[in-house]
Amino acid sequence: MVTVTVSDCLPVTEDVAWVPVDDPTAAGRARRIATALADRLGFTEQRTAEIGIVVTELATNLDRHARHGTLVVRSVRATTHAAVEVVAADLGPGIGDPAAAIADGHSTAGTLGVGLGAVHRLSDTVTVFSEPGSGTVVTARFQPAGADLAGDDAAGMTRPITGEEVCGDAYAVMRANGRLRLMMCDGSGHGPLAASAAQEAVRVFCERPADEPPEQVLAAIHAALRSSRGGAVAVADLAPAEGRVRFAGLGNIAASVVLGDRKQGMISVPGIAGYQARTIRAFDHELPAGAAVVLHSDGLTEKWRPAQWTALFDSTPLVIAAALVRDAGVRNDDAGVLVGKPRP
Ligand SMILES: [Mn+2]
Repeated sequence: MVTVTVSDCLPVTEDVAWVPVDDPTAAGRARRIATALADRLGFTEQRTAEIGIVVTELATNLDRHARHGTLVVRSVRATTHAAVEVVAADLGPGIGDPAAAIADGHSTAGTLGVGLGAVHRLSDTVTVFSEPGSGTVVTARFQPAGADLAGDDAAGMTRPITGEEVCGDAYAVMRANGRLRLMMCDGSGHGPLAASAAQEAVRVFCERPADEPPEQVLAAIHAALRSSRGGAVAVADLAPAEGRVRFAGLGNIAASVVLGDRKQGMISVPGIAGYQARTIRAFDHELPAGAAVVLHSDGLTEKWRPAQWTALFDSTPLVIAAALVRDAGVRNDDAGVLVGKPRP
């Protein structure tokens, strides 16, 4: 078994499908999307079928026991391997005892917990986050054969504006020298041209040297986006050993450091990458042990507070990202969020 880090630097996810679960036929639709993806990524026939079972269980649970359920099926790519990731999110009623639901799937008969036993058995990693009243997020990952995709210190999610297939928000993660570097871009407008501007930002970010200061990375992205639609861009360089994060933003990407109920904003300068930038500057902020750094586009409201959940920020970056899109996302814009949470 080799451990493959997700990733030295690559766009972390692709092939993202959002499936609203609003009737019993959604389970079949979600299963077909997931098995086609697993097949394309080279999973064995048996593993592909198991992924199909998990997705069917999750979707059936959402349909029967939850409100406003959504499934996200996507790939997570490292240099040589790709995993399948499934995220189920809903708005309630929540599971009383998530740990028991995972363990046997039966002690919660008649609730969303039914079937989580199978999800647990067949997935390589499962995380359940549930709070009465605010709903449930379940994430499951299926590793590629013979490899273990590490890298659960950062995760993001993007959701296209209602009616679009592609998302104009994109992000990337870079890991080097004990540091974690995050980039989020909201391409101006939405649709394919916004997406290509954001993908250009990802490409440039990934080509820059790992030790280059974030303000220089941002300046390079600004220069490269001149021939595109442009967008808002932010780069955060997390140095957990030094307890510091250096942040450079241009335009409207919201950024914060979250620890417990505290949310400390990080400031971007006004402008549009590719078009207007008077001065590109970076600022240093404290990064206490256990803190998370959150970057998001204006497809999420900035009004969310960590205290609106009981213990969301104790969970994994992917669960945090999924809950933020669910609870702070707006429907009339692309939504993109990236969460970095260095392991202590
Ligand atoms: Mn936007």
